[in-house]
Amino acid sequence: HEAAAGGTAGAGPTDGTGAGRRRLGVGMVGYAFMGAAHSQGWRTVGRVFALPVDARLAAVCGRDGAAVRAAADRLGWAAADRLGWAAAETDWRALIARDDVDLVDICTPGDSHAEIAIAALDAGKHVLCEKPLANTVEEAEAMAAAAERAAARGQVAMVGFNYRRVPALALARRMVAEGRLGTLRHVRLTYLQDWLVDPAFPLTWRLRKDRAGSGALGDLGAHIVDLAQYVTGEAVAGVSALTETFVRERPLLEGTSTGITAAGVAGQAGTDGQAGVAGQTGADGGGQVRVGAGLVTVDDAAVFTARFPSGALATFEATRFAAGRKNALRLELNGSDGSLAFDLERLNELFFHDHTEPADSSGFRRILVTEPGHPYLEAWWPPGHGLGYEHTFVHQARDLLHAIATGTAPEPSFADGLSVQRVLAAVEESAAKNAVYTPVGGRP
Ligand code: SOE
Repeated sequence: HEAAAGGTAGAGPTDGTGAGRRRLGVGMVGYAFMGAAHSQGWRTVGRVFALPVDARLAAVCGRDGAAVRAAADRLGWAAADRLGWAAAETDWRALIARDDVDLVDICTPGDSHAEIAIAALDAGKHVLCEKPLANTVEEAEAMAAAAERAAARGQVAMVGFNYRRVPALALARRMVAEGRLGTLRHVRLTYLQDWLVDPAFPLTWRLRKDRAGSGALGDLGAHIVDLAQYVTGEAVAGVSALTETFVRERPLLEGTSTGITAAGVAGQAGTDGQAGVAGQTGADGGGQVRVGAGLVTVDDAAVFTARFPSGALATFEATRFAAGRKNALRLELNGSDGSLAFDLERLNELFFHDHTEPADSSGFRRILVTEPGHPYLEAWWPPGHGLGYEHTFVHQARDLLHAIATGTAPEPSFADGLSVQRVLAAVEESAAKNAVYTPVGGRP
C-alpha cells in the first residue's frame, strides 16, 4: 500500500513479474458502452505507459448473471486471473467487498452513481466515476463530501471527463496557460450529435429523467462545461439558458437494447444498454417489439451563455438534433493575441492563429498533435501517427494510476464534478425561467 500515501486502498502486492511494480485491482460496475471503453483503457494502459502501478482487471459487475459473464469474457475481465466466471459479480456490494478490488470504476447510468461511489469510498476503495458525476446537485455534494473524507485516508476519487485526455485539448490548456492567446474574449463550445433526429428512435434510459438526470445537457453539456473550465482555468459563475424537447413522445420497446445507434433501434445487439446495476445490456436486446409510447422527460438540446471572471463571454450548445453531426465537440477561443480551434471529429488537429504575427502572413495554421512533445504522445507511435477516441480512456487510466502511485489528488476531482453539476442545475433553473440569468449555486 505504499503507493497510496498512507491510505487503506493503495495498490496491492507485487505480482512478481514486473520489476517491483505494485498491483492495483480494478472492479468495474456496468459493462455497456462506457464499460467497454474503460475496459479498453485498463487493458492497455500498462502496455503503453511505464507506471509504478499495474492495473489488474479483477472483476466486473452487472445484475444479469449470464450477461455479465459474457461481458467479462468479451471485455477481458474473466481472463485476467484465470478465475473464469469468478471475475463476474451480480451484486455491486459484493464487488466492493472483494479483497482483490482496490479501485471501483462506475460505468452505470447516473441514478446509481452516488450510492455506489459513496459505499466504495466508505469501504476504503479508490473510485473512478463516469460523468456527469450524479443526477442532482444534492447527490454530487454527498459524493464530494465522501471523497474529501476518503482523501484524508489516502484514497483518490476522479470523474471520467475523458475529453480532458485528448492530446489536442490538453495542449490547448497548456497554450492558454502560457498566455499564447493573451486576454480571452470569447469561449465558444458546442457538442453536436444527431442520433435523436428520427422521431421513431425509442424511449431509452438516456431519455428518462429518473435514470439519466437530464438529456443533452447532462450527457453532452457536462463535457463542454468541464472542458471550458479546464482549458481556460476559469469557473462559470452564472448562466442564461434555453432548453427544448423537440420530440416529446417516443416509442416504447419491449426488451432492453438501448443503444444510441440505429442498431439499437433495430433491436440488434447494441453496446449502450441499460447495463451495470440494471444488469440489462444491449448485448441481450434482440427481439424488440413496440409496446406503446412514452413521454421523453429530458431535454433534447440546451443552449446557454455565461460570463467568465476574466470578462470573456462564453457560449455553449449541446444537442442530439444536429443532423449530420455525429460527435462534433467543438471549441474555439478568441483572445487579444490569438485564437485556438478544435473539433473532436478531427481530434489529432488543433488550429492556432497567432494574432501578433504580421497581418499579411498570419492566419489559422494546423498543429498536428502527434509529436513526442505533445501531451500523452511520448508513449505512443512514431511522430505523425494519430490517436482516436479510445485512447482518451487509456490516458484517463494512466493519470489515475499515476496519482495513486505518487499520492497526489487526480483531476477532475469530485469537487470538479460537483462544480459542473451546479452549472447544469443553474442551466435548468434559468431555462425554466426562460433564460433569466441564474447564478451558479454553492459559490461565494
Ligand atoms: C452519447 O451521447 C455519448 O456517448 C456520451 O454519453 C459520451 O459522454 C460522449 O463522450 C459521447 O456521446
